[in-house]
Amino acid sequence: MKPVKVLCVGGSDSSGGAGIQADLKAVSFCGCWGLSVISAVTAQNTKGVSGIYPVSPEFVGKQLDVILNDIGADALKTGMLHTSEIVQAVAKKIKKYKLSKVVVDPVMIAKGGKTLMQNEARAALMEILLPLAFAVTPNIPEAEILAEMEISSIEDMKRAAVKIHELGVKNVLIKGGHLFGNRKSDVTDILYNGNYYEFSSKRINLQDIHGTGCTYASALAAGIAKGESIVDSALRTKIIIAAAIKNAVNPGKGYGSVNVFGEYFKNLH
Ligand code: PXL
Repeated sequence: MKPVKVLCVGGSDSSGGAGIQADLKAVSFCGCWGLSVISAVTAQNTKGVSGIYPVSPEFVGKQLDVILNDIGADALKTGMLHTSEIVQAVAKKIKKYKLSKVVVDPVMIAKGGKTLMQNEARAALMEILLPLAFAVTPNIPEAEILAEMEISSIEDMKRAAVKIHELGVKNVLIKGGHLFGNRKSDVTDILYNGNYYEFSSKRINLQDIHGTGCTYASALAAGIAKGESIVDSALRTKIIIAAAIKNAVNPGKGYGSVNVFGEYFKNLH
């Protein structure tokens, strides 16, 4: 059988909660075959990131070439892209292989505050990668940077989504988890693609957890790879994320991690 393939480009999180490790779990959970291109290795545990070892842009390009020449990808998802040279290397291959189902998670800062993306890389992401992207999935702090404005309400989220859309990306999905407005008990995500859509769910009040952004973008990319519309994929992703947050685990002494396989874990223990 030929599986539906999702290629995840990003950093390795040695703690297993975020980065490529979270991506592959989410893609597998969605019934797709996960492929990975590692753009950086982080030395990280549940207390934070203590080191970043970037992979050279040439070697990122080589990984992409060997996968795309043979296996191909039904969707490509990007996460941590540490330098502008790595952003450029990825953009070059998206063009070379004419990939259209590209989901960009504009990963900038890790839980705990460590910068995962250099400033010039942000500019490259905005100028080179977003015009090639089918969808971008910023959280509120990332959307504030991409739209160059403060966001403190759902109306602000909508304005920011329009500004980010102007960068050339077809679908802007801003996740509302960091917004504590007048609807504190809900989390509302905004999709803008010329039309607005709102996706609301009950806020799950838990400790700070790690890996939600990576899991969200990967589950979204898996839906797109399978041929779902952006709206159907966003809806399904919201349900997956809510369950993964509810079933979060505490593998170490610091923050917890999302767990897409939560229900499955429960059946085994
Ligand atoms: O959650 C963003 C993220 C993405 N990629 C890697 C990370 C993190 C957060 O820590 O470590 C590799």
